[in-house]
Amino acid sequence: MQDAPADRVSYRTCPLCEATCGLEITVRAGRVAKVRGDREDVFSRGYLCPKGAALGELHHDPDRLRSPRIRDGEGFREASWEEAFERVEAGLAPLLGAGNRDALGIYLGNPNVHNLAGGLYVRPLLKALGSRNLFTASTVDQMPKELISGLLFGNPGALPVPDVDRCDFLLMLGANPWESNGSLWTAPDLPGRLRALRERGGRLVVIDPRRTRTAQHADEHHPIRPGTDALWLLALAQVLLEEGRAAPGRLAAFTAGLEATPALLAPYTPEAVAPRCGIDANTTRRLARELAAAGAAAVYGRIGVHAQRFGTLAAWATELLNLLTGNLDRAGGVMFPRAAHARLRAEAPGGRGFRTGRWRSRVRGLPEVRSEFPVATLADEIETPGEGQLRALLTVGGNPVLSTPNGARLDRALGSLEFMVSVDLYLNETTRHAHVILPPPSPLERSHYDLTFYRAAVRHVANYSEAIFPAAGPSEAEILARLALIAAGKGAGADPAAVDDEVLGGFIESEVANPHSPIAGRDPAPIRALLEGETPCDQIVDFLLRTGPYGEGFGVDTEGLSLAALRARPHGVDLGPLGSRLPGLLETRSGKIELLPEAVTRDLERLRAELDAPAPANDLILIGRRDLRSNNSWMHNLPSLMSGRERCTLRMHPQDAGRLELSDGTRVRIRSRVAELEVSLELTDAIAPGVVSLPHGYGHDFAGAQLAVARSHCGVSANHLTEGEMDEPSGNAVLNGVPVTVQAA
Ligand SMILES: Nc1nc2c(c(=O)[nH]1)N[C@H]1C(S)=C(S)[C@@H](COP(=O)(O)OP(=O)(O)OC[C@H]3O[C@@H](n4cnc5c(=O)[nH]c(N)nc54)[C@H](O)[C@@H]3O)O[C@H]1N2
Ligand SMILES: Nc1nc2c(c(=O)[nH]1)N[C@H]1C(S)=C(S)[C@@H](COP(=O)(O)OP(=O)(O)OC[C@H]3O[C@@H](n4cnc5c(=O)[nH]c(N)nc54)[C@H](O)[C@@H]3O)O[C@H]1N2
Ligand code: SF4
Ligand SMILES: [Mo]
Repeated sequence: MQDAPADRVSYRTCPLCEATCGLEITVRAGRVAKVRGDREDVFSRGYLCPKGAALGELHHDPDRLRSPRIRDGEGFREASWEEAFERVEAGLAPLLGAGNRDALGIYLGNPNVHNLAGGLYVRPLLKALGSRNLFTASTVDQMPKELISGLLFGNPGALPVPDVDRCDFLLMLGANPWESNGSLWTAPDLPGRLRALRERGGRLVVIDPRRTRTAQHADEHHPIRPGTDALWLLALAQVLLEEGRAAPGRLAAFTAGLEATPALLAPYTPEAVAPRCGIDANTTRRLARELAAAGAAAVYGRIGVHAQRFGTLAAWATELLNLLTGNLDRAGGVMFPRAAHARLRAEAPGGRGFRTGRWRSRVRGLPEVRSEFPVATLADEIETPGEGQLRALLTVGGNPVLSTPNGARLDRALGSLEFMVSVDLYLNETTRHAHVILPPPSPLERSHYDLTFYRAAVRHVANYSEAIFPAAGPSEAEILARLALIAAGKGAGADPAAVDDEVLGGFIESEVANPHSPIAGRDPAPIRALLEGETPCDQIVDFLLRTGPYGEGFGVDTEGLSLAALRARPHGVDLGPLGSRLPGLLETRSGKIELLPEAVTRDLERLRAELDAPAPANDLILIGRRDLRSNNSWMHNLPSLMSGRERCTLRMHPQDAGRLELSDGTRVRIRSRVAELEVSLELTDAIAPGVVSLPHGYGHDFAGAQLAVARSHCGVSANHLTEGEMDEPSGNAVLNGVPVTVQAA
C-alpha cells in the first residue's frame, strides 16, 4: 500500500489586491487543496477574502493559458516559445526598422503593480521600445492623486495614507474598503481596523452616493451628488479658514501658498456648494468643525473622487484639508510610509521637482503626466491617420477593452492594428486581438515581494514568498526581457541575461554612487557576488532590502534585513508604525510643500465656472461599484467567485423607478452619449435618487475569448457607456458621473 502524498504547507503574500494578506496554502498531490488566512502573518493576522481563497482555482483554471498562442486566421493555435518570440520579431520588424518608434504603443494594466516582473522589468522594456505612446491603467484610476503628490511634495510616488490604527476621525470619500479592501492604503482587514477605530471612540464619516457596506458601518453617511466632491471638500476648507480653525502647526514653516489660499476658496461656501453637492450647509459646517476639533484625523478619497471630472482638485482638496488641520505627517493623521526596499536619501528638503506636459499626444495634444498619455485617448491615436499613427500595440497585464472608456470603440480600434502582442494569462476581450499571446506563470509559480504596496502600507512590514509550483514556461521577467531585446533590435534569440545584468547592474551602480547608501563608493562586482536568490528578481529584492532603511547594509548591521532574513520569517517582519517624514521627504525645487501649483490654480477657474453655471439638467448619473468577489475584469472565470445571484445589475432608487415606471428585476435599456446596453434593473434605496450604478469589468460575450465561466455570467460592460471625458490636469478618465437615460427594454 502506498502512503498518501504528504501535504505541503506554504505561506504567501496574496498578490491580488493591495491589502497584501498572508495566506496559508496547502498543496496535496500537486494541487492546491486549501487556502486559509495565515493567522501568524504579522500584518493580516489571518484575514483573507474570497479572492485570496480562490488563488488555487486561478492556478488550476483550465482556461488559463500555459503556452503561447499565435493568431491563425480568425482563431489561435498553440505555439512554442521560440516560434512565438520569432513571430513577435517578424511582426515588429517593419515598424522598428522604419525608425518610427512612436508607431508602437504599449498599455500596462493593473497586475503590473502586483508582481516583481512588472516592478522591475517594465522599465528596461519601455527604454528599449523608445515610444512616447505609453498608456496605463493609472489614467482610469489614481493619476490625480499621483499628480497632486508630484506637484505638492515633488514626488508622485509619495502617497500619504491614513494612519488608521491611531486615527480618531476618518472622513472617507469615494472608497468602499468593505468590498475593495482598500486602495493606495495597504491595510489588511480594513473592516476590522475601522471597527477598532470606532470601538476606541473614533468616528468614521463616509461620503458616497451609495449607502455602501462601508457606509453601513460608519457613524455617518452622506450621499453626495456624483462628481461634486471637489466643491464639497473646498467648502470644508473654506469653513476652516473663515472661522479661524485652520491650524497647520509645524507644517506652516515649510508650506508655500498658505496666505493666498483663503481668497481662492472664498467662493466655495457650504451654502454655495450645497445645491450642487446635495449636502446641506449645516452638515458641511458641522463636519468641518468636527474635523478641526478631532485629535488625530484623516481625510481620504479614492477612486470615486479620482475618476471623476474634478479628480485632481478633489485630490488637492483632500491634502489641503489634511494640511490645514495639521494632520499631514502626524501620527493618526495621514503619513508617508517608508518601505523596507526604499532608497536612502538625504532626508533634507529640496529636489528636482515635478513637471508634466514635457511632450503632448499627437491627436488631441494632451500633456504627458508621469511619461504617460491618458488611456482615454488610445483609440484616437490608433484611428487617426497621419505621421506617428499607432500601428502596433503591446499590452502587458491589461484588459482595456473592458477597463477603459468607450470600450466598444477601442475594441474596433484594436481590430485595425497591424500587429499586437499581449503578455497575459488569458485569451480575453482584449488579447483576442493580439497576433501573439505570451502567458506568464500563474501567481503561485513565482516568488513575491510587494514592491508597490508596501509603499502605501499603514505599518512598516516586509514579507517574501517563495514560488509554490515550478513554472512551466519562462518567468514574466524573462518574457519582458526578451521583448526588450527584440525591441532593441537584438533579435528573438538574444540571451535575456543581458537585460538581467542591465537591471541589477543599474541598481548597484546607482547605489554605490548614492552618498547615503551603506555601500556608497564600494566596488559593484563583489557586492553582486554576495547576492542571494535563485532568480534575478529575487537577487534584486535581496539587494534592495540590504541597502534599504532596515537593511543589513552588506555587513553594516548583522540584524538588518536581507532576503535570507525574510526567508527565515515566512510570516513576515513587522518594522513598526509609520513615522514623521516631513520636511525631509520633500523633493520640490523650493524644498517646501507647494500648495498652489499652477495646474491647481488654473483648474480652480474651471471649477469656479462650473459653480457659477446653471446646474446641468441630467436625467440620471451613472457611477460604478465593486464587489468583494470581483477583481476588475479578470477573475470572473473562477466558479467560486461567480456563484449566487447575478451581480452585474443596474442599481436604481425606487423613486426614480417609479417616475420612469420601471420595476425591480426587469430588463432596461441604459443609454449614454456613446452607447446603449440592456441590463437587469435592481431597485434599492441604498443609492441616491438621480444616480444609477453599474459594476465594471463585465461584458464577457466577445467572440473568440476563451473564458467559459465568465461567458456564462457575462453581464455588460459599464465602459461601453463611459465616454472618454477626462479630468483635465491629470488626464484621468471620468468613470463616475456619466449622464445616462434609462427606459424599459
Ligand atoms: N473586490 C474588489 N476589490 C478591488 C478591486 C476590485 O475590482 N474588486 N479593484 C482594486 C483596484 S484596481 C482599485 S483601484 C481599488 C479601488 O478601491 P476603492 O476606491 O475603495 O473602490 P470602490 O469599491 O469602487 O469604491 C468607490 C466608491 O466611490 C463611490 N463613488 C462613485 N462616484 C462617486 C462620487 O462622485 N463621489 C463620491 N464621494 N463617491 C463616489 C462608489 O459608489 C463606490 O462606493 O480596489 C481594489 N480592490
Ligand atoms: N467604469 C470603470 N472602469 C474602471 C474602473 C472603475 O472603477 N469603473 N476601475 C479602473 C481601475 S481602478 C483599474 S486598476 C483598471 C484595471 O484595468 P486593466 O488593468 O486594464 O484591467 P484588469 O481587469 O485588471 O485586467 C488585468 C489583465 O491582466 C491579466 N493578468 C492577471 N495577472 C497577470 C500577471 O501576473 N501578469 C500578466 N502579464 N497579466 C496578468 C488578466 O488576465 C487581465 O487580462 O480598470 C479601471 N476601469
Ligand atoms: S483582501 Fe486582497 S490581498 Fe487579502 S486575500 Fe483578498 S485579494 Fe488577497
Ligand atoms: Mo485600480
